[in-house]
Amino acid sequence: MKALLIVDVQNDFCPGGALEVPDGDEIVPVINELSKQFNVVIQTQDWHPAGHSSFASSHEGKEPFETIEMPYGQQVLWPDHCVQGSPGADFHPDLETTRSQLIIRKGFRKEIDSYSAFYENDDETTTGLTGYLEARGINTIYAVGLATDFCVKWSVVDGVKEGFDVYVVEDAVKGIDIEGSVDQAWTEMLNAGAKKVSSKKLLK
Ligand code: VGL
Ligand code: ZN
Repeated sequence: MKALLIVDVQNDFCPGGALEVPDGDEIVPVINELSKQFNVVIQTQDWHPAGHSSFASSHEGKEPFETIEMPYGQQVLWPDHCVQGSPGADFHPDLETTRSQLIIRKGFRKEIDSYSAFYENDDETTTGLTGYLEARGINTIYAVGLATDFCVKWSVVDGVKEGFDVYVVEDAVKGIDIEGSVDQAWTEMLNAGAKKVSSKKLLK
C-alpha cells in the first residue's frame, strides 16, 4: 500500500515567509491534485519552540545560513521560523489538509533540529513514523513538499534506509538551494535508491 508524504508545506517556507523557498507555493495545486489519488495522506509540520537551537538568533554573533558544530554534528543556522502556534507554522492556506490522516510534528525539542520525518538530526531519536507506516501495511511512499534540499531529502533518504520504496515527485518539491544543495540533494536521494517521478505520470 502507498502513502503520500507531504513535507512542511507551511507559510514560513512559502514566499513572504521567514525562511522562504523560492516559488515554494507553486507546488500547492500540484499536491492538491495528487492527494486525491491517495487513500493514505500524511503530513509533516516543522514545529519549533521559541529560542530553538537551530535559530541563528539563539547563538551570539551568528547569522542565518552559517553552519555550526552541534553535539550531533553540523547544523545550518536558520532565521527564526515555524515557531509553535505562530501563523508561519500554519500550513499554506490553499493546501488541502482535510484528508490528512497523520500529522507528524518535528523539531519540537529545543536542543535538536529535525529535518527528517523519521529521525531527528542525531539520526537516533525516532518520530515514530516507521512504526506507524508498518502497522498500516504501507510499503511505498511518494514524497512531496518543502524543502527539496533539507526536509524532503532527509525524509527520503531515511525512508529508503527504513526499507520503504520511495518516489520523489519532481514537480511537487522545491528547494532553498544553498550553493548547489538542490542538485546535491537529488544526487543523494537517487544514490540512496529513491526514484524520481513526475506528477503527470502519476495523474494520468
Ligand atoms: C526545513 C530548514 C529548517 C525544511 C526546516 O522544511 O526543509 N529547512 N527547518
Ligand atoms: Zn526548521
